Amino acid sequence: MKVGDGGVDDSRVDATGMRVSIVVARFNEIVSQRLLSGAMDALIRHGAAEKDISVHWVPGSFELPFVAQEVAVSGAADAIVCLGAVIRGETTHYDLVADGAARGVARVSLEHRVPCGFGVLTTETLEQAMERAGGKHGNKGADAALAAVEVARLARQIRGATRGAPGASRAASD
Ligand code: INI
Repeated sequence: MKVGDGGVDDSRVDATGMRVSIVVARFNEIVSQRLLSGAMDALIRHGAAEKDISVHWVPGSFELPFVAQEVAVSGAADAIVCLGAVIRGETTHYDLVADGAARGVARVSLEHRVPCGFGVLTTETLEQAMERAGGKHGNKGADAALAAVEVARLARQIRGATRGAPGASRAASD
């Protein structure tokens, strides 16, 4: 078992047969491109088929939740991975974008019951972002992808295990 800094337990992740949609923000593209590469590599290393991975580029991190929502509603993905880099500049725009992305992605995940990995970096500098996009602090795109797949697998187990259980049948007939 290998548990990385991000809490992802490599041995738990089996992406075989999983349909994964990656939504990635173009803003700070030099960083998000690396997050995307990390996510793709991790998914394929854990058994996902390239044909089952789709990639949707959006202008910035603020647009991630909307497109994640469209993917969730379409039913096309077992897991969604949101990637971006919000780097603090001179303005408060940073806080609005980071907050909007985080709350929006969490909301999509809960309302549509599709696990969404949150691989949006929020850093003070470009250098700090690069360190987390394949640098000395790992690749948070890979971590987000594996987290989403781990939770998607767990959700399948829970839904399978509770089907036919007393609470589940009552809920179904309510
Ligand atoms: N989008 C990012 O992904 N990262 C940033 O650092 C950023 N900053 O700093 O402004 C950013 N802004 C754009 C935003 O996500 C939207 O695309 C824009 O506001 C249009 O809706």
